[in-house]
Formats: sequence, structure tokens, C-alpha cells
Amino acid sequence: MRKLFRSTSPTLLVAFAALLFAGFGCAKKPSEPPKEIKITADDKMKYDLTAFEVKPGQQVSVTLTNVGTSPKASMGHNFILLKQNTNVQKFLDEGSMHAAQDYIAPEFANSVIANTKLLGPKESDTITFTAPFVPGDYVFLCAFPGHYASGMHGIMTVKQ
Ligand SMILES: [Cu+2]
Repeated sequence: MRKLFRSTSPTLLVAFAALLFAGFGCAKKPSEPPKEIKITADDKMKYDLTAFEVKPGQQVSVTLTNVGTSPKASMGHNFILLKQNTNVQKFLDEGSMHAAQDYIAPEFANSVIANTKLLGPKESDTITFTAPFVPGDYVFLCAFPGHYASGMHGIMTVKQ
């Protein structure tokens, strides 16, 4: 009896592990496709969309396309979604010294919920993220120096 138990238990363990994996797989499966947001940015330092709404915890896919023609070094654009209570001015000031990091200062990396890369003319980037569970307004902006001041920012509202 004891010998039989010993020989079957590894099989049982494998079966149990498989069940666990199946369970996790189920839990992770998104219930609906992500909400798709498409934004363009141009040489006039403007987004064509400055406000959108999502549900708490919803999967969101943002595609930013730079429709301008100016070189990336002088007119790059990105989309950075910030956590609430981020000091935006400080984020921009510190970021301006980190061109190689797409203007996101390492000390502010934790303030970013999601971001596209910095895009040159005709480039596009899609990011997918989970919307915050806390309802409210979340700032998004372009961190290229001077662009926020020119109006390159908007609000993502999380609302049930
Ligand atoms: Cu920009």
C-alpha cells in the first residue's frame, strides 16, 4: 500500500499542477478586447485627441502616430500617462535632461502608468495597459521639451 502511494503521488502532483495552471489561465484571460484609442501628433505640437474615458481596470490600447514631417530631434512626440499626484512640472523639468530616455527621468519612472516611445515623422507606436482602478482624472502628455506648454497634453478619465 505504502509502495503504491509512493509510485502514484508524482502523477497526482503533476495532475494537480496542471489543474492549477488551467485555473490561472482562466483567471488571466481578458473578458473583452482592449478599448482602442488612436491619437495623432503633428508639427504644430498638438494631439488631435485631448480627452478620453475608460472604465476602472479596463484594458486600454493607445496608438500614437506622428503625422508631422519635422525631424525627431527637433519635433519628436510621445504619449506618457502619469499617475495621479505626479508633479507635472518637475516631471518635465527632470525629463528634459534625459533625451536618451525619451525625456523620462529615471527618478520619475515610477510615476508613469504607460508610455509610447518618442516618435519621429510618420512613426507610430501602440501600447496596451490596464487602466487604474481608482476613478478620476489622469494626465497624459508629450514630454518633448516645450510641447506641454504648447498644449500637448490631455486627460484620461477613469469612470465606472
Ligand atoms: Cu510633442
